Order: sequence, then structure tokens, then C-alpha cells
Amino acid sequence: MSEWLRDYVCRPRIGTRHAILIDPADQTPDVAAKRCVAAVSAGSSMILVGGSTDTDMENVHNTILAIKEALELVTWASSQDSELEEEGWNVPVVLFPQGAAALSPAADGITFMMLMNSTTPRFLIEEQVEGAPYIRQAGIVPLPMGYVICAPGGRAGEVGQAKLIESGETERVSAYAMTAESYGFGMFYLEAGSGASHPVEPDLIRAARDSCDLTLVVGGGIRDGSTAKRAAQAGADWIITGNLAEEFDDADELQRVLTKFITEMNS
Ligand code: 1GP
Repeated sequence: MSEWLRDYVCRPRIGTRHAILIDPADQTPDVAAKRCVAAVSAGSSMILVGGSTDTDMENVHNTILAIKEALELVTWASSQDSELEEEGWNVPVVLFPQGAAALSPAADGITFMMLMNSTTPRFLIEEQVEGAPYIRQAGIVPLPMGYVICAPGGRAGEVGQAKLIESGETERVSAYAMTAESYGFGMFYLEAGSGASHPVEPDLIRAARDSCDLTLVVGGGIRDGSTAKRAAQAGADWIITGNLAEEFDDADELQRVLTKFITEMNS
């Protein structure tokens, strides 16, 4: 699993991929599972599970179990039906945790991250040290990632006590990208905060892209395909959306919206 997952997430591809972020504090496991099936049907390539507040071992684990069960059912159904592509359903479920207290052994992997512009040792190294033995024992594949929060930052910025990257701070973001690469991380995530009033600026994404060869992930405040396209053109390998899916309770409608989003992102 570990080689497959690292290759799947980090090997450069043509085009930008979409991942849906599920916050277990905002939806029941059943609703989360339906949204994930709709997202994967629309072409999403990864499912991240996590949130900045109110996630714990129980809601994270129950959510991941429900998602995996739903995806396994669809995979099985597709293997019985020659019209459906089985391969497309093989989408990893990866923890995107707020800390060591919100993990699940059912996850395929974990973004094992350093909140690089945090001002507290808690998110720079302490949560990681606390969680590492559990992650190792549970066999969850760590995906080493530098995580940097840009303005406006939202709850993630507040909880993480981040010294935000402000508009136009391209040299600073470059230095973080170089630092992440020097640490040997495979991924670099530029976060504007969930529900951000504006997403990470293309100039900041471009500065990170030009400063490292890491898999570049961008999220926060991205609500439509044209915004995703600007981030993709600036160099993002992955676009993450969370709130967007939470606006839809109807799975068919969500699938239509995400299909349009993903098509436009790579148009
Ligand atoms: C959070 O960037 C993600 O880490 C998602 O943000 O909820 O605004 O899509 P949104």
C-alpha cells in the first residue's frame, strides 16, 4: 500500500486532480459516504477526512468506515457490470488531521504534516510525536507534507496559531517551499482556511511552484471551476474543496456540480 499510495498522490500527472475534504464534525457518516460516492463518480481522485475543530477518534473512524464501505460496494457493483470502470473507484481515503486525537486505523494514509508557519511547537512537532506510534502501529501510510496557512486563514489559522502568509509575500512562500523540500517532504499544501473569503492568490501558488518540485496542494475558499482553474494554471497539482460539497444534500446534484468543476478546472 505505501508505495502505491505515495506514487498515486505524488507522481506528477498531466492535469490537476481534485480531492474532496470531509469534515466529520459537519455531517453524519452516512451523508459523508453518499457525498464521497458522488464525488468519485464525478472524477474526484482522493478523499481527505479531517477538520480543525470537533473531530475525535470516534467521529473520524465512523466516517472513514462508512466511506470505505460505500466505495467498496460501488467497486463491487462495477466489477459485476462491464459498463462501469472498476479502476476509477480505487480512490484512497486519507486522514487530514487536526492532531493526534483524531485518527483512525481504517484510513489508507495520513498527510503527516508540519504546520510550518505555526508559532507553537504543538503543531510544528508535538502533535506529530504524539501520533507517530499510533500511526506506525495501525499501518497508516504517512505522506510527509509541509502545510502553510495563507491569509485569511480561517479557523485553521486561529487554531494553528499561524503567522499567516499575507498577500504578495511571494519570497516568504518560496522560502517555505524550499524548506519543505529540504526536509524531504513529498507534498506542500497552501491553505487559505476552510470557507475563506478568498482563495490562495495565484502569485503565491506560482512562487511555491517555481521554488520546489513537491506535489503542490491548494485549498480553502475554492467554490467553482474557474477559481480552481486559476490555481491549476499557477501550478497546483491538487485542488481541495470542503464546503462546496456540504452545500448539497442531493447526491445527483453534487455529482453534476463536481463534474462541471473538474472539467472546467482542467479546461
Ligand atoms: C480546508 O482547504 C480546505 O483545508 C477546504 O476549504 O472548505 O473552503 O473548500 P473549503
